[in-house]
Amino acid sequence: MARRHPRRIPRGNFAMDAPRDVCDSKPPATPGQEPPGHTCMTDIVLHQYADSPFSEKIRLLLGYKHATWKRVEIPVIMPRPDLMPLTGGYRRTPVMQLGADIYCDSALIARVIDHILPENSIYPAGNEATVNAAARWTDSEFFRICISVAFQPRALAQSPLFSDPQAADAFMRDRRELTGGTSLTMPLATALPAFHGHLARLDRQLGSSAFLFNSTPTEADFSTYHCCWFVWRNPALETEFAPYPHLLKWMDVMREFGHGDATELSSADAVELARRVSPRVADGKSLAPMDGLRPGEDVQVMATDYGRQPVAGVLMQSTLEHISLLREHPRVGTVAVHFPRQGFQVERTTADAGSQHGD
Ligand SMILES: N[C@@H](CCC(=O)N[C@@H](CS)C(=O)NCC(=O)O)C(=O)O
Repeated sequence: MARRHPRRIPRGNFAMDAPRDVCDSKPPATPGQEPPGHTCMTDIVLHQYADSPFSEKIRLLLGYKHATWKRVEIPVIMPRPDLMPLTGGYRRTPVMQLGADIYCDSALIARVIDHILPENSIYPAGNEATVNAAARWTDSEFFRICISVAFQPRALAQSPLFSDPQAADAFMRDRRELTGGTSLTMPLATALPAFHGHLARLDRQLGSSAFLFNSTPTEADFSTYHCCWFVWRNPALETEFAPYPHLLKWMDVMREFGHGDATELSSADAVELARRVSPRVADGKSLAPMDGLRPGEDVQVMATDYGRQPVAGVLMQSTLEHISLLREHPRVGTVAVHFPRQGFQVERTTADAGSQHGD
């Protein structure tokens, strides 16, 4: 199979250290008077869909940060023919795009947004480890508890998706593919007590603290919110929250952050945006003593839990926090795809053996 990875890794700044206000397009004559459809290399583009809880986590964070951003509405199920050339096969939602830089997983997306818009950081000094641990547990275990509660029969009866047998069937088939045949959900009798146990703890804690870690929201608040939101928004399940007034008040405050200033972008325009610019390349630092890999090697990256479709490319940089690949696709040219270190594995492939998803 023909090689599709760039051979040389150019040198430059670390992708997350890119200038905050750079625009590769001609500046508008009057600032703020961009022509319609004007898209800047550093515009935040979020590939998401309305019902996606992890997308809600990021939309709300963009609201909290007063961000101006572009929303690409992607299909709820595969195929996503305009997204795969960008991610190289990563199929979970959401995905963030900054020009030709593609960020996978809400944990990394949240960090990059906080870096670009650092005011009111959601990673307060002094609580780094506990905020991260709380967010990771919430985005994994608590998320599974919440989707198990949200997908119970009396809730599905209210869902437009599940009232159409064909659409429901296609959705279930798609999600089986996502999880490799295993189920992300657990029996309701297991999930419901765990759900109420955590809601009761949250309610007690939020009775004496505006947010989970004192007076300002952290990533843990956004993770907790999107999980609760996914259950709460179903009219059949709203009453599950009735015993928790402090939690409900906190949800009101979080919801008030809104989604920022979002405008629609078509998936074709997002592809075009990536094609027009180069990724912000990173110094190829090596963590070889730990993961045995050096920049320039052919590797593949995949999630360790579900959505394990591998993404193949050339390792550009791996740090304790993230793994970055360079890859090429005829529709987008060279793109950098970034993953968080936690929850992902990276392994060497031979030059032509790596999976070439996204074609
Ligand atoms: N750890 C991932 C989890 C993302 C995730 O599970 N997203 C769901 C939607 S909320 C998903 O990918 N569903 C399947 C799909 O959209 O194809 C993250 O934080 O972004």
